[in-house]
Amino acid sequence: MALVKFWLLLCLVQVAWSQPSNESESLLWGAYRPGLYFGLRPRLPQSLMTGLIWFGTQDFMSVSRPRHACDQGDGLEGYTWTEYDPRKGGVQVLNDKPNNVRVTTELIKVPGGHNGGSWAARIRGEPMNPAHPCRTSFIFYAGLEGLGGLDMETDEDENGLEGPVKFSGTSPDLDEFILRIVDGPDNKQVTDGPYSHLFTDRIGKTHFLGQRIPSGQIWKARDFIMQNIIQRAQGILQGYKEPQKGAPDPSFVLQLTDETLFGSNLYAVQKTLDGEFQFDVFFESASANHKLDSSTLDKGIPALLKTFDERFNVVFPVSDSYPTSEHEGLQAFSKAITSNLMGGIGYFYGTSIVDRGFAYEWDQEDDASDDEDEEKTARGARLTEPRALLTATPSRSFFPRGFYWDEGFHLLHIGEWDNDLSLEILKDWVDLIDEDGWVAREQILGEEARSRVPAEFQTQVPTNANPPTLTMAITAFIARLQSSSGPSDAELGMDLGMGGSQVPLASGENVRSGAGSKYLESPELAQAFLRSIYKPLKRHYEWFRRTQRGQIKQYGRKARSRSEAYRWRGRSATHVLTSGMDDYPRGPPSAGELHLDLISWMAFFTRTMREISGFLGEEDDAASYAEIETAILNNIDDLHWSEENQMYCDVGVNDEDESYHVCHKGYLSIFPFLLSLLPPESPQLGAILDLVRDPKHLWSPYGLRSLSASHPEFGQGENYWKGPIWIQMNYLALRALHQTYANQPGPYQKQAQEIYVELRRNVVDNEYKRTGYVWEQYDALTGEGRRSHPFTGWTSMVALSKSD
Ligand code: 6A9
Repeated sequence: MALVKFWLLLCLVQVAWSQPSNESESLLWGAYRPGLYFGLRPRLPQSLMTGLIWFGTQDFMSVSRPRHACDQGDGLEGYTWTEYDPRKGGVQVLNDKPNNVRVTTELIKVPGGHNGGSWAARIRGEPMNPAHPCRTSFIFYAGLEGLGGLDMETDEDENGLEGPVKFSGTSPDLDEFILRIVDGPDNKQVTDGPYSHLFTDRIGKTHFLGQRIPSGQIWKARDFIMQNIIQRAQGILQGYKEPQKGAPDPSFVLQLTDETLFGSNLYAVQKTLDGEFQFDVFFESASANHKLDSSTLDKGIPALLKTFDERFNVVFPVSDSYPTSEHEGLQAFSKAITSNLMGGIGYFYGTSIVDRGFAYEWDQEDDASDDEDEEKTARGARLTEPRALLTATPSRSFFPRGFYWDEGFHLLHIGEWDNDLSLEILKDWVDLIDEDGWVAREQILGEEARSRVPAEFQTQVPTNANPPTLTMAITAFIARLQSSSGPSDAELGMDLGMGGSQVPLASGENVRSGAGSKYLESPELAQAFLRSIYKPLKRHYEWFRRTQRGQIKQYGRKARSRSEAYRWRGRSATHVLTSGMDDYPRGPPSAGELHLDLISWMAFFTRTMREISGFLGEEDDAASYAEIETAILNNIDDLHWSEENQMYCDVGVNDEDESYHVCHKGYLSIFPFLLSLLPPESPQLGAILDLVRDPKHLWSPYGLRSLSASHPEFGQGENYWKGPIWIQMNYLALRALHQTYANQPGPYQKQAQEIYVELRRNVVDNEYKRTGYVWEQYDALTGEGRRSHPFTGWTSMVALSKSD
């Protein structure tokens, strides 16, 4: 009997393991290496990693700039996924002007079996300017990390291959699979040129390489592969030292060696193509029993684009307020930024660097008070245990990794398209909350991620915070749930999301974002999910309240709460990186200063926690959150409102320990409005709206400036948060206006409505009429893009604003 039970249990375990839910199945594979132009991998710590490399062969110089990791220096004239659904696939267009080639990558995911399904990818190319030659060398590589094996099945030939190339592989999670690379019907490999007679054996062939790469190093595939090409090329070119005799065509020289080492786990396949071309890569998972071919893509891509477009117009419609003539352009732009945000989702796994003992002198008091644990206060950067994270990334070129406060915004956007995906990502972030309740602001997991960050920025400090935005994704989910189930928000007495009171969602919205959502379809699953994250979330909230607490000095005399005051830890004399607004002007650092943005975020965090606990029926928690929320709101006015300046300000302390207001007109001063913390009748709201709408201060024809144009530091220094326009902050303003101040009756409603209409037009127009790239921020005076590009994270919020 016992044996039978045990056997049954084994079977159950077996079933559970071999048949992951549809949810994780359809998210197993993806373009999860967003720091590369095209890099597919599964959401597994050690597994198959693929990538695409290309370079021009018009001269010998172009090989020194192979395209692989997204890099501003490559000078591409824009690249973006134009359509991308993480569960289905999509299309990406890359304009490589310097090499005169427009590269298109297409991906179709084919569900089936129980190892995450199969996929087909097509790489196409065409000259950007047909009047000029386009001779580009393309390398597709696949490398296997961890257990298992990968073998090249094609008969090797030391002078290259003709016809398809085939690999068979196996790994613990993927089980058995086949990988094939197949030429399109009209490909023309480069065949002519000086000295071609010397290369006849190799001309027109596909070249390859197989190498044994040490564990954990596949991410350096580009270096191994390019080294092989360059070494061979140097050998050949030695024979051509006299320039007057000319050199052979680079296409014949810059080729892989055509060799595989015994036990290779990294393979590269190279084609040097002339003019228009295409080749396909098929990954067939054995358990799915698929036989994929070019028709998978020929038919699959147009079908995918059609359903993508149809659904996009429903999920992200263009608001009626836009002239019809603009709808098409606006939608193409919205599709691209939404797709690139989703195509920017990456899977990261590995160690990170944490310094548990680091503290600035003004933060040191905190340390002394709770250093029971020796290990925690030991200074010095240490490597942590490896962690896994599925996350969107702000910028594929500059910041291809997870950022805590960016992610709340990303998830708001992603959740509109795919509710459950936003929750999968959220869950990974929640899993990073440590036993104290801390999450590192920047998630630099593993060597590949670290290789993109200068050493001085790698270390994370467990006393440092970042604006708590993740709960936005949760309240948005609850709002979707409520609009898909019976009772209305009003009946439930809830005020969800960012706004003091959420506008009920348009009918049918649940159908839109809930298409195929298991959480929106099953209240039980939804509850279970929220339950599973509630505890760590609470721990996280309590960490904020405990570690970022501020001291109430002189202003405390009139503060209604003795406890609710906050100060960012980990600031330097010039930067408060933790606030997310790095070089925004602040007072001098001290243990006694108080930060308005942080207390506002705490009010917001408390409110969202109240909503979540209320939804879960945690009445005691909800009541205590409500109490704290009121106390914080009172103290925002009591501590931070400067009657004299008619604005909200930080608080500083002088040598006599007296506090004073530190006032710098800009995003900081409008925080209680940005997060909808003020009631619509608040007189302070009037003052804020005046500041917002004043062209001498925040108002520009392209959106709100981070710092008043009249501020002495406007545009000064590194000029990061001293004037430039940030789209996420404009989105917060639009959202507050739309959901609260333009929507609810009050003395400033009309003004709020006017500002809403104008601001939205300014922000949306400035973005979508731009061609080529979206940027990290926009110039405070001209609206031109500034700093990193493409930077999809913040600007993608435009896709939401234009639908409201
Ligand atoms: C610097 C330099 C290769 C700065 O979008 C991510 C963050 C925002 O969260 C923050 O609000 N960005 C904003 O002020 C970019 C942060 C980059 C930090 C790493 C390393 C390396 O350049």
